[in-house]
This record gives sequence, structure tokens and C-alpha cells, in this order.
Amino acid sequence: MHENLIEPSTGASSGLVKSVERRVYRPEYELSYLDVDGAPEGSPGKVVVVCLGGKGINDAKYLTARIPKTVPLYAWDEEFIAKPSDKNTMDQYNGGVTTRSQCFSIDDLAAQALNNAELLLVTFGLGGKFGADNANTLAKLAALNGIPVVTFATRPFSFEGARQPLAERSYKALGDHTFARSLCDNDSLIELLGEKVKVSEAFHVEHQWTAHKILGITALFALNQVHEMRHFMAVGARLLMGYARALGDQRARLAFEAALQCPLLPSDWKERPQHVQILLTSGITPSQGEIDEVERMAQRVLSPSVPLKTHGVEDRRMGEWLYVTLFVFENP
Ligand SMILES: Nc1nc2c(ncn2[C@@H]2O[C@H](COP(=O)(O)OP(=O)(O)OP(=O)(O)O)[C@@H](O)[C@H]2O)c(=O)[nH]1
Ligand SMILES: [Mg+2]
Repeated sequence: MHENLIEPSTGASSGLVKSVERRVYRPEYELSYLDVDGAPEGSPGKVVVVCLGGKGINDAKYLTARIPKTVPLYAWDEEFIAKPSDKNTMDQYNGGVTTRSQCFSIDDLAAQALNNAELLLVTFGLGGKFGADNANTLAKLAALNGIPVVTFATRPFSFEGARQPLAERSYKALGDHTFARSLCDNDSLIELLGEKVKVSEAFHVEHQWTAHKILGITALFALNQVHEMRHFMAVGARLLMGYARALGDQRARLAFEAALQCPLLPSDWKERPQHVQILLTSGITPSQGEIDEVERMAQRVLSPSVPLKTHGVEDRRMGEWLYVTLFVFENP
């Protein structure tokens, strides 16, 4: 396991972890805009989110009011099959409105979710059976239909023991059918937030990161970047994200500099990227000057051979804050 979100450490009490802890709590890494009403509009039906298994149900509940209403969100878990009252059902959330429909198998779900889809985003927790197995089947079905798939998975905590080797196998299997795979190591939540953190709090932070990633990838899709990148990227790329926010007339420079230090990016991320996409997002539409400034700073940091694109996007929930988000795609 070498894909830790943060630099390897010797334990939660080491100096490094303490500094990481301080970093994550610095205001520039807060994603408080997610708690403001009014998710932006997306392209109706084209991006579809499917949340699978126990972890998927938790994700769906968090995501539903935070991603565009126009993005269908499906949640399906075994519980729905096992509970007599909910026999063979699946929930579809649309901006907070839940519709329950019949779903007997992953083929049923695919028939509904993939209809008209041009990008499939799947969330689940690695280490279990239901989420990981169905994510793999769904990704295969989407790939057969030429639909790019991005997965957002978690790696189980070390204390979950036997779940880890299973998680590793499931993660590898996904590589063949996916455009990109984002992985959050649950252990890193404890390292970042401290050993005393409640599981519910740790999960909350991870749900925020997942929401921010999903919003960013949805924006990149709307900018046609997913289709462009598909032409030259290997399948199953690793997707890393770093982000930060800032205010004021220096907000672009400050947010970019802080994003480079984001604890979600491994320390060596600049050595291997295949492609880097940068989003500047704000309630006050980023100016061309800000976009150019960030692009120039990124060019100085990255090797000239790495393709790099910088875009400006509006999300009114952010007000005057400018978020700079780096999406780093690496060879699998
Ligand atoms: N970060 C985070 N991890 C979670 C959450 N819920 C579950 N997990 C992790 O995801 C792993 C898989 O758990 P589930 O999603 O419940 O498993 P499942 O897909 O329902 O699979 P089964 O084993 O068939 O029940 C767990 O071992 C945890 O590590 C969550 O809300 N947030
Ligand atoms: Mg389960």
C-alpha cells in the first residue's frame, strides 16, 4: 500500500502528523460552501452519479442537496433487497427529492442509470462485497457502452484487517474499465484529524472531499475536458485532488500556493502526472487575469512536458471565496 494521501508517518503523535493536522484545519481547506443552499446547474442527465453499498448510501445522503439538481443520483444497497418493506428497491435522489423504484440487479440499475449518460461517477467503499463488486460490474457495462467512468472509493481502515487485501484486489480490477480512479485512504482521515476523532466526523470530512471532487469532475465534463483527455490517457488513471481557497485581490495566487500544500496531495505528486487540470471556482466569476496567473504559476511548478489546462467556473455558494482545485491524473 503506497498510495497514502499524505506523506507516510510513524503514527498519529509524530510531528509530521501534527503539522498535517494544523494544515487541514487552516481555513483555506474548509469546504463550507457545501452547506450553502443553491447547487449550480449541470447538464441534465449527461453526468450520472451512482452510490453503492453501505458507504454509497452514506454518500448519497450527503451529496443529494449539494450536487446539481440536474445530475441524477442513484443509491443502491443490499439492505434494500434484504428488508422486506423495501424489497428490491433503489433510491433516486434529485436535489433532495427521493424516488423509489424497483431494482433487482445491477443490470436493472445500469439500464436506468446509463440511459443517455455520457459520464458515470461511482462512489463506494472498498473492502466490502456489495459496493465493490457492483461497482466493477457497472463500470464494465458502462465501458461496453463507451461511457467513461470515474470511481471515488475509500480504502478500509487498517483496523478492519482482512478487508484490506480484498480492497486491493477490487481496486486493481477496476483499472481495466475506468477512465480514472480516486482513492481516499480511511486511515489518512485519522492521521489528519487525530486519533480521537469520531468516525462520524471523519466520514463527514471524506464526504465533503467526495462532493468537491464530484463537482469538479462534473465541471470538467461540462468544459469537454473528459472527452479530450480520453483520447490520450491510459485507462484506470489515478486521480488526485488538491485544493484551497482565498479572499481578496491576491486570492488566485494565495489559493494556488495553499493548494500546492494541500494535505490530500502526496508529497511527490509533481513527479508523475500525466495530465493536470486546474479549476478556479468562485461566486464572483474568476477573471481571465486570475486564470492566466494561476496557469503561469502552475507552469513554473510542473515539468513542461505535462499537459496543463486552467479554467474558471462560477459557483454562487462560494461568494467571494476563490477555490483553486488541482486535479492530477497519473498513470495507473
Ligand atoms: N470514508 C467512509 N468510509 C466508509 C463509509 N461507510 C463505510 N465505509 C468504508 O467502506 C467499507 C465498505 O463498507 P460498506 O460500504 O458497508 O460495504 P458494502 O459495499 O455494503 O459491502 P458488504 O460487505 O457486502 O456489506 C468499510 O469497510 C469502511 O472502510 C463512509 O461513510 N465513509
Ligand atoms: Mg453492506
